[in-house]
Amino acid sequence: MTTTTIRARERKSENNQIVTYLIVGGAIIFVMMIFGILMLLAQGGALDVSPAAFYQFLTIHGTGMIGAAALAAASVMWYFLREYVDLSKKIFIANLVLFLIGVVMVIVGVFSFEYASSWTFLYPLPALSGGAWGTIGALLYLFGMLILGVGFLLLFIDTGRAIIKKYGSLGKGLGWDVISGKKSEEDAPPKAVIASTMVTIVNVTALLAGATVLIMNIINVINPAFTFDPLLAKNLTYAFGHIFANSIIYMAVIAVYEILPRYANRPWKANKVFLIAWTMSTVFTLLIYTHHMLMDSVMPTWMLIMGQALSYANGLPVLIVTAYGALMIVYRSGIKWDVASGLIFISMFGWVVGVVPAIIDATIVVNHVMHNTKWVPGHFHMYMALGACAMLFGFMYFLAKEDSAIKPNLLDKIGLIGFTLGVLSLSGSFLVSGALSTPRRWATHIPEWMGPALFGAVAGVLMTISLAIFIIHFIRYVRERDYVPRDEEGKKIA
Ligand code: HEM
Ligand SMILES: [Cu+2]
Repeated sequence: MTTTTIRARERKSENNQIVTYLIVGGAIIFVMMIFGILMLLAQGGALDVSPAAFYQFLTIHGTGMIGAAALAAASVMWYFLREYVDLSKKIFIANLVLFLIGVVMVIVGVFSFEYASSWTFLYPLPALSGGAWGTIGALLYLFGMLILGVGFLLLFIDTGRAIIKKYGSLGKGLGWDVISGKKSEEDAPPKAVIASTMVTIVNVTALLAGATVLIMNIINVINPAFTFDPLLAKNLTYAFGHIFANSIIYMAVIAVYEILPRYANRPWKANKVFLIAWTMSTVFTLLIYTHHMLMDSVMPTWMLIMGQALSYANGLPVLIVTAYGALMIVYRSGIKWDVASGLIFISMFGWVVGVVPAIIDATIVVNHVMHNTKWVPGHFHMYMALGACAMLFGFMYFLAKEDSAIKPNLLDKIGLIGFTLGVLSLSGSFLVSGALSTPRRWATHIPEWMGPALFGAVAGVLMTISLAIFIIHFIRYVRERDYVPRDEEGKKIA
C-alpha cells in the first residue's frame, strides 16, 4: 500500500471520529434545549414542574450544554490542528469514551438520584442538600464530572505535547519569538496552532483546578467530617467553570479562521497584533474568574479589582482582531454566501453583541445589582448560542460540503434565519427579565416576571426547530459520505 492510500484511510477514520463527536455534541445540545424550554414554561407558569424537578433540569441543562459544546468545539480544534501537528488518535477516541461514561453517570445521578446542585456544584452544596438528594446522587455526579474532565485533560495534554514537539515550546506556539522579533511575521505559526496553544494552556489549568475541587468534594460527601476552606473551594470551582466554559469559543473560533479565508479565497495570516492579542487573552482568561467573587468581600481587594479591570479586557483583544480580520477578509471579496459561511459570519456578530452586556455586568456597581438576575444568562446565551454554537454548526455545514456532494437547500437557509432570530429573542427575553430584577435560578416566578419567560420559551422552540434542520442536513451528509469519489489523499474529488 502506498503512503497516500494509508493517509487516505487514516483521514477517513479520523473524519469518522470527528463526525461522531459532532453528532454526540449536536444531539445533546438538542435535548438540552428542550430542558431549557421546559424551565421557561415552568417559570412562566404554563407548566407544572416541581421545584425539585426544575433544579434537576437546570443542573442537566448547564452541565450538558457546556459539556456538549466543549466536545464539539474540541473536534473543530482537532480537525484543523491535525493538519499542522501530530495528534494522537487514540487519545481523541479515549476522550470521547470517557465523555460518554461521564455523561451517563451524570444523567443517572441527576434523574435517578435527584442530584441538583447546578453545574457549578459549589462546595458544600453537594454534601449539604437539606435532604434533596443523597450520597449516591452526589457521588455519581461528581465522579461523572471527574471522568469527563480527565478525558479532556488527556486531550489537552496531547495537544500540548504535539505543539511543543513541532514548535519547541508553548510560548513559540503563541508566536512569542515572532513578537520579540527573533522571527519574521512570515514565520508566525498558523492561527489554528495559536488558538490551540492558548486553549491548551488555559484548559489544562482549568481542568487541574476542577479535578482538585471535585476530589475534595467527593471526600467531603463520603466523610462529612472532612471539610475544607469554602473560599478556596469557590476559587477553584470558578477557575474551572469560568475558564472551561470560556475556552469553548476559543476552540470554535478556529473554524472562523480556517473557513472564511477558503470561502473568500484570500489568505488570512497571523501578524504581530494578532499574536499579542492572543497572548493577552490567554493571560486574562486565566485571571478573570475572580469576577465571580465580586460579592465575596473577604477576597483580597486587589484580586477583585483585577477581576473587574481585566474582565473589561478579557475577550476583547481576540474579539477585535478576529472581528476586524473577518470583515477585512470578506469585504469586497465576492465571497459565496451559503449556510456554512453565513453561520460563521453571524457567529462573529453573536460574539460581539454578547460581550457588551457581559462587560456591563463586570462592573462592580452594576454587578451588585445585576449579578444574580437573568441578565447573566442573557449575555452568555447570546455568545454561547449565537457565537460559539453558530461556529460549531457552521463547521458542520462546512464539513458536509468538504466531504460530500450534499448541498444545503431552502430549508437550511430558513434554519439559519430561524436560529439567529431565536437566539436574539431568547437572549433578549433574559435581558428584559434581568432589567426587571428577575433573579436567576429561581424555579418559581411571580406573575410580573412570567411574560418574558413565556416569550423566551417560544424563542427556544424556534431555536430547537432550527437545530433540528441543521442536524438533519448533517445526517444526510453522514449517510452519503461513503459514496463520494475520492483522491488518494482521501479528499473529495471536486
Ligand atoms: C432553546 C435554547 C435554550 C433555552 C430555552 C435555554 C434556557 C435556559 C434557562 C431557562 C436557563 C435558566 C435561567 C435561570 O437561571 O433562571 C438556562 C441556563 C443556562 N443555559 Fe440555557 N437555554 C438554551 C440554550 C443554551 C445553550 C445553547 C447553551 C450553551 C451552549 C446554554 C447554556 C446554559 C447555561 C450554562 C446555563 C446556566 C445554568 C445554571 O445557572 O446553573 N443554554 N438556559
Ligand atoms: Cu466568568
